[in-house]
Amino acid sequence: MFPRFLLLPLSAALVHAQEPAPPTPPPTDAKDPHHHQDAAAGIASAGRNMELVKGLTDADFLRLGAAPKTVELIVVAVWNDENYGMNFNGYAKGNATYTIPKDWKVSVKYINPSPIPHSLLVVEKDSLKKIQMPEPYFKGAAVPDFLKGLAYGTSTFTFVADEAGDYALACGFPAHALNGHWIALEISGTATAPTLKLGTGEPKPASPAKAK
Ligand SMILES: [Cu+2]
Repeated sequence: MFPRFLLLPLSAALVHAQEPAPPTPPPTDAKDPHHHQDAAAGIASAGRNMELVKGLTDADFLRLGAAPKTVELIVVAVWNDENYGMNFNGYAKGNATYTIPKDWKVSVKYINPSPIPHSLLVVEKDSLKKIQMPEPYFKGAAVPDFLKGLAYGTSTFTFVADEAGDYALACGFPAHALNGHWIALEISGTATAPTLKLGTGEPKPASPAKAK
């Protein structure tokens, strides 16, 4: 004879297991004041290590080198929130232009104070429509590992601008240039001195070489 009463507790347990879980309570931080701040303010540039850009101003972006026909650029990714942080020295989509006389030697210091990886290289403007940047147009005109990018860091490179034309200083992180992370670089066969044009401002001459 089968002891039917033994089945009863088991059945009760199964029924219990099939009951739906209680609903998840709503988040308790719905009234957190941080949730009501302007989403556009300070988000892209959040988390930057400001030590990496300490003391820098517009005057540092373009400076004559110590030797003749040499120039020093400082190009900072995520200078501010412009273009969701995908800017150089605060400008994106070609809205700043470095003009360098042909055959000058260009030393570039790239700085990225942000936790988001970016990079820098010189490309032809046609390349800006591509998701993946090609090798730099001028020999040596890129930071190392420009497809991977570099966060919280500094890198330098030097190249000779030996061909006149319209180029770009672009971020090599995939799809960033496509999304506007580039500024213009004109190598000029007629200019006699380097200039930098920021936004709609007038082109400004390079700062004097640093005293030794
Ligand atoms: Cu980028």
